Amino acid sequence: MRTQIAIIGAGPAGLLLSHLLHLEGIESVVLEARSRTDIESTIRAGVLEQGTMDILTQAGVGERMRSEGALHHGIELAFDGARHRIDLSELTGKAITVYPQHEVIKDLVAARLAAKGSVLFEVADVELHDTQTLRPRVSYRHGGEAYTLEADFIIGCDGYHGVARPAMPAQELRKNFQRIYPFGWFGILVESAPSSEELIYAQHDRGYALVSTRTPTVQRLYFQCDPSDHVDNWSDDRIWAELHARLENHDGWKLKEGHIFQKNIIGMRSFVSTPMQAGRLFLAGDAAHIVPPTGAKGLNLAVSDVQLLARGLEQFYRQGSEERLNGYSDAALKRIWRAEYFSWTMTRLLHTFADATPFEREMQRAELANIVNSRAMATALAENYVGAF
Ligand code: FAS
Ligand code: PHB
Repeated sequence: MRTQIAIIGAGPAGLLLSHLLHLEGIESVVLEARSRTDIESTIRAGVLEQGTMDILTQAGVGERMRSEGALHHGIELAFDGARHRIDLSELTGKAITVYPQHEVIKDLVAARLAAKGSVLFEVADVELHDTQTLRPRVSYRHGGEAYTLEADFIIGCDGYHGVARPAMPAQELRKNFQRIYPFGWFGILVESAPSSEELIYAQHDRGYALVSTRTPTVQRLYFQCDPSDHVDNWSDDRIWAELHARLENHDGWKLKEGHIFQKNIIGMRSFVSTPMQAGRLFLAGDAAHIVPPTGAKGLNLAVSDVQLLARGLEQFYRQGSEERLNGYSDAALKRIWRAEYFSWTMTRLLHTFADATPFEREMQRAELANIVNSRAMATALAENYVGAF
């Protein structure tokens, strides 16, 4: 088989890239290890920045997001028993949409298949070859048969555990940056009405908690936990007791309980691998970088990476110029490092670190108090949160 662009991975990065290329008349084939059902039901991110909302709308795949997503104009910071609203729209003129990542995946898969796009599910043994030549190839197995796909470019959108980053040449010369956090997030999905109109990020001596949502009848809640913990150690009663303790307040607000129908624990790391390109092999999204979800940046960074890549590939095929492609990694990293900084800052600010000194804990409280009492500091947080950069 031959195509112009071989894309490894049908997550937000791979599917959106394939769709954006299609809109420019550029052909691609997406190779995905998991089933369509699996990728459309994996619960992950929940917050779309204004920029992501605009890209999906302009690409013609934002209709359900606009009708079913929840537009939020603010978030709340909770600490020392009080909740403080950060008015995102008043401070930045932008908003966010809470629309689950797996719904974005459904919208993108539907668009690709409606356009007769080539998305192969349940492929196995993907291997990259000759990526530093003008005729890179991908070998893989599908339906029990072995195939080779020739392409002009290979784009690794296969996430942190994919095969593309390890296939980058000169591994010993790569610069990787990483911080692994001493905690994880325990996430639950609950059948209940929302407890709050906006997201609540809570800092508490017992640990961080986050009140988010999925739909008017399904809520998404998280609390900081030991990354080596196991969901079986947490009964529903224990989960509710912990969440109520961390969300304690003096204004009478109370978290709504309900039937917990999903529990999972995710680890926390900050990670960047550079450069994001070598020869005809490019990386986008989690394949190149990871952020702790405290800043709600992961999905949004994947979208901004592939928007840059699509523009570079369009220039290559339309004008025969590789100028934008040659500058992809540097251009993407500018936004990536700013998002890494914000995600690290929000994580450092809101989580409880077992080795923190009493002074460091007071500094956390003082920084939070500063943010909610200083328009300048609240604006800085709001600009980073909505992605005003
Ligand atoms: P993805 O990981 O989404 O997609 C990669 C795709 O490649 C997957 O479908 C995978 O099956 C496929 N793949 C992997 N190896 C392959 C191979 N060898 N061959 C073919 N296909 C292969 N971000 C937030 O902003 N908020 C959150 O709350 C949040 N929660 C998360 C929870 C979890 C458990 C995880 C893992 C991530 C979470 N993230 C969150 C981050 C997440 O949203 C990512 O940033 C986003 O999925 C990045 O999209 P992609 O780069 O497309 O990578
Ligand atoms: C979510 O709804 O999954 C979510 C929202 C905001 C975050 C992280 C996760 O910062």
